[in-house]
Amino acid sequence: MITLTPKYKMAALLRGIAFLNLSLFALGGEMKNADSSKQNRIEIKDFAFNPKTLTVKSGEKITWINHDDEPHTVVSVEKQFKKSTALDTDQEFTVTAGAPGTYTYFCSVHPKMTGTIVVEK
Ligand SMILES: [Cu+2]
Repeated sequence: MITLTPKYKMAALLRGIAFLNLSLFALGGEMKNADSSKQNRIEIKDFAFNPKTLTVKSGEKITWINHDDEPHTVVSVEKQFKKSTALDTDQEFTVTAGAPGTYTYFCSVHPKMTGTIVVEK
């Protein structure tokens, strides 16, 4: 039986991560070809984000569009992604989903407006 020292464990872990990244990259390429029309859109209308919760895969783009006459913003509660400028009517804001997790955001002009992005692997 072989006992792994921390150094070997780290090397094994890094190899595992490198392998995983390659796998995800290959998978992402296939999915892009198969489903390039997929769009993650969040409409802002009547002082609400719709859908209020959106589930996406890491690496996908998410676009908000403001359909109100009022300006709105998109700001991550924990500064997990860049915040938008004040969006005018029909103006869009796009971010790319990063690491898997749950991201909550709000409108800094109307803090009661909140939404959630769930990013999956
Ligand atoms: Cu707002």
